Amino acid sequence: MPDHADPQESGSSTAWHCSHLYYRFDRAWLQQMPVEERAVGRHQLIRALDPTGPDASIRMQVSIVSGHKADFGLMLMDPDPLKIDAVHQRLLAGPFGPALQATYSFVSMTEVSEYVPTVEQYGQRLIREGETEDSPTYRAKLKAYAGRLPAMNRQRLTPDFPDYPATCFYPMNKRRRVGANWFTEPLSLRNQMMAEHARSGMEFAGRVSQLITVGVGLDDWEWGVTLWAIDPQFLKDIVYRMRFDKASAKYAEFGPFYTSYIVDAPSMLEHCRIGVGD
Ligand code: 76R
Repeated sequence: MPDHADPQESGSSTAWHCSHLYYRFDRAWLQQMPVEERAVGRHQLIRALDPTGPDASIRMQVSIVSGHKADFGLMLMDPDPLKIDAVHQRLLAGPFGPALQATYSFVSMTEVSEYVPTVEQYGQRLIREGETEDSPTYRAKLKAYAGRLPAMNRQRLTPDFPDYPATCFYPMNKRRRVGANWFTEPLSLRNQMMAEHARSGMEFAGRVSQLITVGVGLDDWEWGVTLWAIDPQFLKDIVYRMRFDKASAKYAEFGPFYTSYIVDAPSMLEHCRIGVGD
């Protein structure tokens, strides 16, 4: 297999586009708006961000951002990138448009990473870890993996969002420095490091769910990391834990972190006190 081969390449045609978008309200502008126009603006924003609305992208998540990087964030996914962008444009075209400052965005796509083992590679790994090819446990493990792989790959390409309240997004790169160049390391070594990485991630099963989307060729960073957690402390715990994986400790570089809490658009407006008291 060539070093850059993608064993899951066949699945890539069903990948979705993904945008993480962050906005801040311009309160000075909002305060100058007539009360009735503000009410129309609220209504239009709620409609534009209604995941069941006719123009909604196939996945749509609104969240309240902690800290002053933004007031709220959107995570939008769809097979059609312009359907995603149209949500953004509808927000800007509405009465609240001039009062919305876009503070950050990241454009990416889903993929099945080349480090997700095929059934065959998984079998080889089991043997490396001490299993024998004709043992019942080997066969049972391989069968279980073959059984869950299609659903796992479907979740990577066309994800459902988990029902967790806290989320964190950050972009990242793999380093290309003399002495620490991820992209000149042999595939076998990268595979080994990513297997270590996946193992430490799996320790958080049931507490953290992750989605890696690719920004290579699309935006300023190579990957977008979206984490969801049942409690924000697990966001801190998992990122700290992963700092010690060689794939992160030696090769990872990170962009800004956005921590946020998932709500619907009316609750977000209420939390941000937009139109409260009108
Ligand atoms: O998709 C999978 O679950 C298979 C195994 C896996 C891959 C291929 C995996 C598992 N990751 C993969 C790829 Mn990951 N991941 C990150 C970060 O903060 C840091 O140090 C790094 C940011 C976190 C927190 C995280 C979590 N992962 C990747 C890639 C793409 C590399 C490429 O293709 O070249 C990046 C950039 C990346 C970064 N990862 C997991 C997790 C968790 C929690 C898991 C376990 C998933 C599970 O239990 O299903």
